[in-house]
Amino acid sequence: MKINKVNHIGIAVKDLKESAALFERLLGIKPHVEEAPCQQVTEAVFKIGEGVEIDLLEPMGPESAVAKFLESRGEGLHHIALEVDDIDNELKAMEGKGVRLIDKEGREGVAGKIGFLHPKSVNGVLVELLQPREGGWH
Ligand code: CMX
Repeated sequence: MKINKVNHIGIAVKDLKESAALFERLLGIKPHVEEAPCQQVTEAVFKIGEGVEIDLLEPMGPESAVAKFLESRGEGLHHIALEVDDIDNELKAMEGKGVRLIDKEGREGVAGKIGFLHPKSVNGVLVELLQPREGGWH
């Protein structure tokens, strides 16, 4: 298993405009706002220091995983994303270590190929593995 770095920390919020204004005030940096229909969320992305991001996630609709999270658990830490070079290999390696996978293979996300590990296998934390796309977001 080779983790290159923490790519981002995802925080579920009810009102992106309000929360983005709060984080802008707290961090002193402006976010990049992007729609991610593949994940059914709108994101405000704050790049910190060497490039780790704090991503605020607002659901696009009631079917979004983030909408369900907000309903059952309220606002707060939603997931941690770890950067890897080869997502399919790393998912397979995790499965071999007994981790329950949400995704058996990497699938296309806005910033690259992504795959999730189930929070019930990782001490209650939803973990995303991300193989970044060359050139970044699309
Ligand atoms: N962090 C920690 N625990 C979580 C969680 C999260 N983000 N989301 C759900 N859970 C917990 C629930 O509270 C519940 O626990 P209890 O049974 O103790 O109440 C349990 O997981 C439910 O598990 P489930 O029935 O298997 O699954 P759900 O239908 O609730 O869906 C999950 C949960 C993680 C499988 C689903 O949200 C998922 O597939 N997520 C991956 C994709 C995603 O989250 N996309 C959002 C945006 C990502 C991005 O922008 O990068």
